[in-house]
Amino acid sequence: MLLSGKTALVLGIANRWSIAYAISAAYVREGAKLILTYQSERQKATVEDLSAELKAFKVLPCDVTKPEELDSLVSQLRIDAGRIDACVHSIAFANREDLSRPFLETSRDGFLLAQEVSAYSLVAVARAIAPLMPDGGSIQTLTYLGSTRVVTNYNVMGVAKASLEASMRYLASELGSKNIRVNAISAGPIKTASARAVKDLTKMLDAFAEHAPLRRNTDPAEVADTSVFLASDLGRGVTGNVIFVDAGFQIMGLA
Ligand code: 1JT
Repeated sequence: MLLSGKTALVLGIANRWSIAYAISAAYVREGAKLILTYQSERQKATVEDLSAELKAFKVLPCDVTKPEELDSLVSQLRIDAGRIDACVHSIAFANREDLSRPFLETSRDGFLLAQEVSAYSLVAVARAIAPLMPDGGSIQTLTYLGSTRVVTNYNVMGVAKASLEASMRYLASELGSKNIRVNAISAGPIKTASARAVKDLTKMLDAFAEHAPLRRNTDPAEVADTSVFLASDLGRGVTGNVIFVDAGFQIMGLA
C-alpha cells in the first residue's frame, strides 16, 4: 500500500490498453484515491466504464488544450478532493500523416499541433495543479526514446517529446522549492491504440524485443510500477529525471 492516503489524478486514459489505464490500476492496488479525466464527450462513456471497473473516486472532463476546462477541473478538484498528491500526464497527439511521411514534409500546423497537445499541455497542467499540492507532490509525464534519437517514423512526435522532456526539467527546477517533483518515464514501445497509428509497429516491436537486453517488449504494468515509485515517498529524492522503463533498450549501440 505505497500510496495509501494519497490522491492521484490521471490524465490520458482512452481505453483498457492505455498506459494511463495500467498506471491507474497500479495506483488503486497501492491504495490511492483515483481521479480520472476524459478528453471529450466521445470518450466519456468508455472512461466512466473503466472508472467503475477501477473503483475510481471520480471522473471529470478535461481537454488540456482548453484553458477554461483546466480551470474548471481545478475548481472541481478543490470541491471533490481538496488536494492532489500525484498527477500523471499521459497525453500526446500528432497527425497520422506526420508519423509516416518524411520529417522534412512536416507541416507548420502538424508541428504546432504535436507541440501543443504533447508538450505544452504538461506546462498548462502543472500550472493548474501545483496550487492543489500544498505539501508537495509528484507530477509525471510519459515520453519515448525518439526524443533524443532518430527512430524511423516517430518524426514530429520525437521533436514534441524533446520539448516535453525539456519542459519537465524546467518545471522540476521551478517547482522543487514547493517539494513538487516532476519526472518523465520513457517507456519502450507498447501496442496501445495510439501506437497502432504507426506504420510497421509490429515489425518494430519484434526488432525491439530482439535487441533489448531483457530480450522482450515493455509491459505497461512495469511502466505503472515505476510510476507508483515516483508517486510514493520512495521517490522523494527524484526530480527532473527521465527514467527508462524499456527492457534496457536505450543502452544499446549496434547489436
Ligand atoms: C503518439 C502516437 C505518441 C504513438 C506513440 C506516441 N508515443 C509513443 N508512441 C508509440 C510509437 C510510435 C512511433 C514509434 C514508436 C512508438 C500515435 C498518435 C500520436 C501520439 O516509432 C516507430 C511512431
